Amino acid sequence: MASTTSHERAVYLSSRRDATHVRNRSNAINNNANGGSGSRRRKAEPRSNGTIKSKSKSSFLSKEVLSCISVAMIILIVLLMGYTNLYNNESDSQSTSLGLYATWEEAPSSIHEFDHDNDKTVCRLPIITVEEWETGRYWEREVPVIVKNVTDAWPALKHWTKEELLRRYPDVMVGMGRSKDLGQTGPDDAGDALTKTTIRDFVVNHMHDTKTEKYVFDRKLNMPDGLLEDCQPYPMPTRMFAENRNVYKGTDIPDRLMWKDHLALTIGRDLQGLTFHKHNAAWNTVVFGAKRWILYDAERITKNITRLKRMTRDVNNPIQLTTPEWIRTLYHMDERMEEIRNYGHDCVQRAGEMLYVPWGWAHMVINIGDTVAVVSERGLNAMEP
Ligand SMILES: O=C(O)CCC(=O)C(=O)O
Repeated sequence: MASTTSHERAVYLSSRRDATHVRNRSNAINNNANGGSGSRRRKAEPRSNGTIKSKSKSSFLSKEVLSCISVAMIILIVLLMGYTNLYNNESDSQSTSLGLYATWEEAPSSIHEFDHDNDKTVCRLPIITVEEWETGRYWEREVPVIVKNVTDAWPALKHWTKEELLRRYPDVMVGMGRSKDLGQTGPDDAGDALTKTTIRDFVVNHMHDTKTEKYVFDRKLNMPDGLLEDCQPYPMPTRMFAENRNVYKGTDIPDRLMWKDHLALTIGRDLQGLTFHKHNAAWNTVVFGAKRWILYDAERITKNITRLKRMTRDVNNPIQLTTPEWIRTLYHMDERMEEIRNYGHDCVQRAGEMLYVPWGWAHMVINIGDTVAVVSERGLNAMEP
């Protein structure tokens, strides 16, 4: 190049500048076409920049996913809470449930079949006032009577509606059994025939179960306070004993003749009721519902057990009938009706009335509708708390 002219040098330099320019341009085009992967681009746009860009995009996405998950979880929690509430409400309403019918009165009642409206040809019982009962000291007599208006002042009228009884006394223990078994053993010795449960369980789960026929009639289970106070004033002589337990002290009245402050509760649906049995003198006061009674004179049967059997059973088929079955099939046969009309009573006891059964009288009962009653018997202690 030492021998080249200045013109030639100028041309040479100019052509090198052009070549570099073309190379740079084509590099730039290549870089663009390769998405910026060229070495120059790498230098100009460090990867760290790209990384930051893609990181912020993915963190945006994960925020979206996170918020979706949170919303889903909130919905799930709300749904779970709703279900739990529903479940709680359901079990609440189950535990406060009134069973099949909201009131005693709404339950089925066989009035048409079993309430004869105390037809005078069959119901010959004297119906007396509380004053007459007390001044006449009927509990010392041998005649059955019905006493009116016994429960007029009893708080039980308010406290023992179905709703209130279940609200106030759901956990009070009662003994339940089949009416037939209770009649068979007699209500005072029915121990083994009874299952202990609570008032609520009986009323809600058993009372209207037609398959099991359960009836609450447990004379030996004393009524706890509260229930007992709901029945005041008791009729005499129970009242006399309750007010002054020493009333019999120093007298030679035997224990079996005392009316102690022992009351028992009985609850049963339509058509339940004890089959024929007899015991010491007793009173039975209906608070709700009604009872049809067949009473058979003690004198007529005390020395004639065969007559009692013939009257109360079918001798050719000595299976124990329920009380409605007895009325339907046996009552009008073999002179039973005549016998009862001459030596017994066939009466309907209504709410508020007390029926007094003297010692030794055989009797059976049919509840007409849901029936709640209180019973007491002479000489019977409060056996269990
Ligand atoms: O109510 C009943 O089913 C039976 C009543 C009874 O036998 C009684 O009180 O002595």
